[in-house]
Amino acid sequence: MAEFVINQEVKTETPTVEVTLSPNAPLALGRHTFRLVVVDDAGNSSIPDDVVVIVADTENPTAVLSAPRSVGFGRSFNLDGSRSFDAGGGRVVTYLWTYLGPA
Ligand SMILES: [Ca+2]
Repeated sequence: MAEFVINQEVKTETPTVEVTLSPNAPLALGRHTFRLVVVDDAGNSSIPDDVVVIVADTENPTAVLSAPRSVGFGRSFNLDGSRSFDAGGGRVVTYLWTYLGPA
């Protein structure tokens, strides 16, 4: 386990390391570059090898629809989706409304 800070080397004697993250301290959505340099027992360093890891939002949002319980005949009214929310680091950007007919 290791907390990674930009441009700060993390040194291990093991060939794997966990990039320790939490929902409170996540990597932002998008592309992140990590670099490995290895050193041999004679002190010789490799050239760096870089990889790009994409942090992606793969979780579906949740729709929460509110409406008045009853409305007057012929009166306009609002549907409210503002309590909808997303998981996975994203945000709700589009609302798709459909009238399904008499219930
Ligand atoms: Ca999402």
